[in-house]
Amino acid sequence: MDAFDPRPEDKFSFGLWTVGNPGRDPFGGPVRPTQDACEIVRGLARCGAWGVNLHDEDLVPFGSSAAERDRIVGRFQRTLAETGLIVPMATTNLFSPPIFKDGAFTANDPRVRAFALRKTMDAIDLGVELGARIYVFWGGREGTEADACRDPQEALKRFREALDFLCAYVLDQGYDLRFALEAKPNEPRCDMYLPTTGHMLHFIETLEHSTMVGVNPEVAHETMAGLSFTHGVAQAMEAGKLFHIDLNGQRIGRYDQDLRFGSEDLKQAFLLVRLLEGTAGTEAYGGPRHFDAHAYRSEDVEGVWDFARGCMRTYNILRARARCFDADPEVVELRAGRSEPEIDALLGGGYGAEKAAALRELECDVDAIAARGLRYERLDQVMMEHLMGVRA
Ligand code: GLT
Ligand code: MN
Ligand code: MN
Repeated sequence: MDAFDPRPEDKFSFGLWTVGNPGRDPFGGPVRPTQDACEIVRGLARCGAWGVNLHDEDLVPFGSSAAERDRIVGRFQRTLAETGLIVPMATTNLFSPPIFKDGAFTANDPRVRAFALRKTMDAIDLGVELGARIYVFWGGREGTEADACRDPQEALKRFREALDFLCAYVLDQGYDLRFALEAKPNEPRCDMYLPTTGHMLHFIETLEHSTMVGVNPEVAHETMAGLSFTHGVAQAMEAGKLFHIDLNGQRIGRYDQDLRFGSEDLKQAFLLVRLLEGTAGTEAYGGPRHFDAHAYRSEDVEGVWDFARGCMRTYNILRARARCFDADPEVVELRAGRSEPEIDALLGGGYGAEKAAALRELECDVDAIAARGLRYERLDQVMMEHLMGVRA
């Protein structure tokens, strides 16, 4: 046990599908036994996690009878009570059952769309019964290969209709639940609708109950699109829409790798943790730190727990490094903005005719300003030295 081992107040959570991943990939079958959901909860509790998340089918197999469902849920709830773990988030599997091969909420067949709504209402009931306060929507099959099969505008309308319906369902039931939309650019579909967090943020504003809907950005998904994950998360935070987050590791230009947090993209992971923790003086993110990742296919079950501990320890180590970095007097000096209250007053607070005139009068030595070095090389090197552990 050391200062970086996870504690409940760190709010670390894992999906049943993450540590329960048996190592299947498109080229080979499972390499590890399927672990029972209650065993996974016990394992997570031993590792120091705080929460466990699930799809409906991770716990209750597709097609179970009502009696079977209640028996499974009862046993799971007893294990939660025994271990003290909670279920912060739940979601629906709208991608594995073959009926969703053309999408779920955006499918062309209205019976598929109806079935998707019905399945999601049942899964919402299950999530709420287990105590979930966040409900994730990842549109795994909402996309195309043959794009002529539907007008993409129609797909957006259908997706909106489904979310409006489900928000109203939650309100009608009196549930205390918020939705978090998760974007992904491709995989398993060639092109998925609403491919990035930015697309999602705009789409949310077009919903009937937009205040109860936010985003669940995933490191791997934004990185696959070649984008800065930290910038996407910052936009969500600034909009008050970061309801949940999927942490993992990923390299640009690859398939969705879902690797151990920080294992491939340490500088980005550092910047992300710094942002989430608000060590630079901004408001911290208060929600779950969820790892949507899985262990290498080389691992047995013991290796899966090494993986889980690794995700959480890396997060905590990066938080400690970020605090040191932002408290470093050299960093404070290098980051100090040049405040000029008179100019700031002109720039803030909106347009005014007098301000416009004053801006035109402002003395601006363009050559002198352009000639000034900004010392970002030094700032970045100091950051790297903190990250590499040679500056305390
Ligand atoms: C699936 C996907 C993830 C989503 C999960 C929630 S399922 O593992 O790859 O990114 O977050 O549906
Ligand atoms: Mn995810
Ligand atoms: Mn992923």
